[in-house]
Amino acid sequence: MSFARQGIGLLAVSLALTTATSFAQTTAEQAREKRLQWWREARFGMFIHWGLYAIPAGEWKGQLIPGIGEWIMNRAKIPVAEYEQLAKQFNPVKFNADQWVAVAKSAGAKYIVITSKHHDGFAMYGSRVSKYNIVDATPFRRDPIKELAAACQRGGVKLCFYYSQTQDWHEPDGDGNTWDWPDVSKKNFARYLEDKVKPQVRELLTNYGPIGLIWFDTPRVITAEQSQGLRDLVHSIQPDCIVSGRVGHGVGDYDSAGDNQISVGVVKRDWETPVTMNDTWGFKKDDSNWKSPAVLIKQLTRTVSRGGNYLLNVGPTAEGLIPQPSVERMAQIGAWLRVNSEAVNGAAPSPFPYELPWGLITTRTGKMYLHVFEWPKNELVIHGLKSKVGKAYLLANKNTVKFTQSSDKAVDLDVLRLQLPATPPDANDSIVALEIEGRAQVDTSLQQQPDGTVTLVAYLAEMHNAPGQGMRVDSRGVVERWLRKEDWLSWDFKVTGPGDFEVVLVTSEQKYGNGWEGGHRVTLDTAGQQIAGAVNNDGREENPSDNYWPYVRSKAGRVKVDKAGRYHLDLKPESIETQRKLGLTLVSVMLVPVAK
Ligand code: H79
Repeated sequence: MSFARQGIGLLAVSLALTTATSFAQTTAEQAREKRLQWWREARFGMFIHWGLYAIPAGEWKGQLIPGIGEWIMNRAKIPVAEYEQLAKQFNPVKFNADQWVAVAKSAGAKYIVITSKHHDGFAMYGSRVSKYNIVDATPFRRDPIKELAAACQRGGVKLCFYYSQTQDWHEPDGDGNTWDWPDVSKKNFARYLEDKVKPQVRELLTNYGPIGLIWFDTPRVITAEQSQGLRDLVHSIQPDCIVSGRVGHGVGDYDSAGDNQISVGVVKRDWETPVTMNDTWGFKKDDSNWKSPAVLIKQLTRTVSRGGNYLLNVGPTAEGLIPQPSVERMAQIGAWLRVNSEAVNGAAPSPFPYELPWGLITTRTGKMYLHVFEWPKNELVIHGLKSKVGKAYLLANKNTVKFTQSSDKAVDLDVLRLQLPATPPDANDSIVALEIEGRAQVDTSLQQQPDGTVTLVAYLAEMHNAPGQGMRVDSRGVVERWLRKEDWLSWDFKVTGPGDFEVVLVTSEQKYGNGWEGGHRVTLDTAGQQIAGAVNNDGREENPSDNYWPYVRSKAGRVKVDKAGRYHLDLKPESIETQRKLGLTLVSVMLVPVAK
């Protein structure tokens, strides 16, 4: 109450108002900090997409419908009257909540987010608000969410709900169904929010015990006031329930990366990425494009190394079973996590703002974890670590690792050399743990790596464009919407081993092979030399962090660097070729040593 007294006396009323506002902000921030505590510690959750769409499983009237399985109603433009009939067949008698929780636990996932209602509008729990729900409309008649809530309680896993607040293809006033109701002007979205969304969110937060978070999705037409209203409703019922970023308008408790995207760079807020284990969320019988356990583990650690949470999806069948390939992969992630959990659960991001050629780093106070994906022949060399290392060992077997640390003041270079055994202890991700004092101290400037390459990542460039106009950095760290030749980028960097370099421009394709544009001409200025290059396709390669967006490499020319020191590089377009408004999509400029 001391804050109230501060407003009394000769102080202007405005000061009291400012104090009151910042007080409210502080308490709101404190409440947010409190509710995010368990989630930051967790770092890894299991997503479950389960609904009526598991029955067609990607096929409608004998036709395979391309795209994500839970979108079948939309993709095949199935009328509500027809899609509703699926409910009469939905009888997932093999559903066993304890088994689902066991799958999450076998993986080391700390929370489960299940679709309580997806865009198709069907409630997967017993709802009094709409008869279109699993208890009232199916022969199953059970409430699987009730059973899952109890199983989560027993298993010590946080239960969370996905809820589609904007799209609802079952309701005339919901967003998205233009095949049954083509006249969008007749929609009253506010009425749908009041009549269905808010009462259902209230049910979900009242009838199933404490809920870890609500995962809203695709804000689309929702207004800022409506997003805030929804967030406030959640917090008024369960103050500790986290609200996902996709509630819209930046009012959630954390940010969500795009589907299957792993954010890069300095992500200012807490963030999470939802990821598919194959190429669909809801079960599809013809999708067997499973990511390998090695890829999933790498994605998990990459997400954590960038300060985020990893939410990995499974799509159970219409019988209620999690597909066996998913069960196996979850167990394989768990087997790895049981050995390495201290490098993931509650771990903090890498101290370097960019990735290192051999792998990833996660940290805790007093510790650094080197996730070595490219196991070296004999020694692993790291540039730029200023912290003094007290001890190094393999996390898997606690075997000590010999090392030396040196510092060359002349070229301002810190070098750590670790003598690793010939074979890595883990086929997927072997971790070298370093004991250090406090938080890791590093030289954050862009610098040449021990393999001789200099990688100038797009998201760390200085951007020369009118703010809010032209190019921008997307959440993957790619500079996109680069359509104007006036926009350009520059970097400062450090070279410690001079020589001849090939300059390679790494660009990104659109998701799912939806295109790439080349033919742009660029000028690169660096080390007193000018290169006139072009962005051409000199080779496509898999993008290790976001596998739906392949990289395209383009050799721009060569440059000679005579001596160690600090350099600058300008990248300016001379012309940008664009028919599809994709333009230049830059991931990085690499200086690759030319083999002598
Ligand atoms: O629940 C999952 C997705 O159903 C949901 N978010 C994740 C977590 C999602 N909703 N919308 N989107 C994702 C964007 C969807 C885009 C696409 Fe399509 C759906 C691409 C292909 C099918 C819409 C329809 C755009 C093209 C066709």
